[in-house]
Amino acid sequence: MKAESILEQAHREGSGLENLLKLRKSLRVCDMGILMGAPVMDDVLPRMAVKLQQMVTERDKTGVRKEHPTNSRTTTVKKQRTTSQIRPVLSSTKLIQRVFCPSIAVFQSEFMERAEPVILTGVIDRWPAMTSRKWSLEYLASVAGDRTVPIEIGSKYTEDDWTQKLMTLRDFISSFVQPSEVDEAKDRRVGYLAQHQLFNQIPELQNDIMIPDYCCVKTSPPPKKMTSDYNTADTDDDEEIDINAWFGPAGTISPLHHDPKHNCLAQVVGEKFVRLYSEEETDKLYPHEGFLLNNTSRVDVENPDLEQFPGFSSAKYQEGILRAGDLLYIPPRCWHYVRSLTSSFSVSFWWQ
Ligand SMILES: O=C(O)CCC(=O)C(=O)O
Repeated sequence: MKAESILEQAHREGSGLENLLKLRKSLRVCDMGILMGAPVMDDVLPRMAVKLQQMVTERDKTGVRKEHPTNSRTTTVKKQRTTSQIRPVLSSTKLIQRVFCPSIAVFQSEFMERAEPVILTGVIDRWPAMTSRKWSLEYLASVAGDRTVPIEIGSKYTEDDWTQKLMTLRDFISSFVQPSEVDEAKDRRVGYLAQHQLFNQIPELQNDIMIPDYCCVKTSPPPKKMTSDYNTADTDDDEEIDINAWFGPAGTISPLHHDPKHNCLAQVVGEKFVRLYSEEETDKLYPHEGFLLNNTSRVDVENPDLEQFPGFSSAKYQEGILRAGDLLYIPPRCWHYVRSLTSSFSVSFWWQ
C-alpha cells in the first residue's frame, strides 16, 4: 500500500526530478517488502518492482537523473576491468577434475553417488547471461541498478567487524565492485552480495540463466545421523532448488565451510579460486564450536596457523580455478573455500 501510494504521488509530480525521486522511493519500499516480508497479494511486489525499475530506467534515459546531484558519481558505470590479485599456485596433482558435459547417468553414478567434486564444462555457456544478455556491469545496472540488495561488508563472515548493509545495486557496483580511484585509495572494505536469492527478487535476471538438468538428479538420502547437525529450516523442503547469487569484486572470501545440500556453483563472470576438503578430513579442519558456526573451519586456508592447527597441513584437498562458463559440483558436507580473483558473478543451485 505504501509503495502504491508513493507511486500515485509520483504520477502527480509530472515527469521531472521529483517524479524520479518518488519512483525510486516506491521501488525501495517494494524491495524492503520483498526482503523483509512474506509474499503478499499473489506476490505482487516483485512484479511491481520490475515495472518501477523500467520506469526509472526510462526516466534516466531521458536525462532526468543528471539533475540529481547526489547521483552524479553513479550515472555511468565504467568499463569492467580486472583487478590483479595474488593468484594461487596450484599443484597439478591436486586439481579438481574437469569433465565436458557428462550424461545425467554418468553425473549421478560417478560424481553424486561417490561424493566426488567435478568441474563441468560445456553446460552453462549458452545461458543468455553469457551470450545475448551478457552480465556486464552496465547490463546489471540497467536491469536492476535501482534495486535495493543486502551487501555483506568485511573480508569474511567470521571476522568480528563483519556486517551487512542495504544499498542499491548501482551504489554497490560503483562503491565496491568498481570503485573510483579515490575510493580505492581509501583502502575500502570488501563488499559482497553473497548468498542472496536475487532471482526471486528480480525475476528478469532469472530469465538469463537456466537450472542445469543435473540439479534435478537425486541420490538415496544420507543416514539420519549425518544431517542432524543442520538447522532443519535448510532441510525440510526436499523438492526445492535454492538459487543464490554471489556477486562482488576481486578479493571476496567465503571461509572454509560446508553445506547440507548438493550444490552446482555456476561461474558466470570472472574467476574464483576454490579449495575443497572431503567430509573425512573434518578433524583436521578444526570447525568452530557451538551451533551457529559449526559448519565453518577456524583455519585461514591460504595462511594457516599451523601451531594452533597442526593437523591442517596433512588434510587432503583438491583445488582449482573456476572460470566463466564452469559449473562446479560440490557434494553435500564437502568443505569449500572460495576466493574471487577478479570481479565475479556466480550462481549456486542447492538441492536435496
Ligand atoms: O562463491 C562463494 O563465495 C561461495 C559459494 C558457496 O559457498 C556456495 O555456493 O555454497
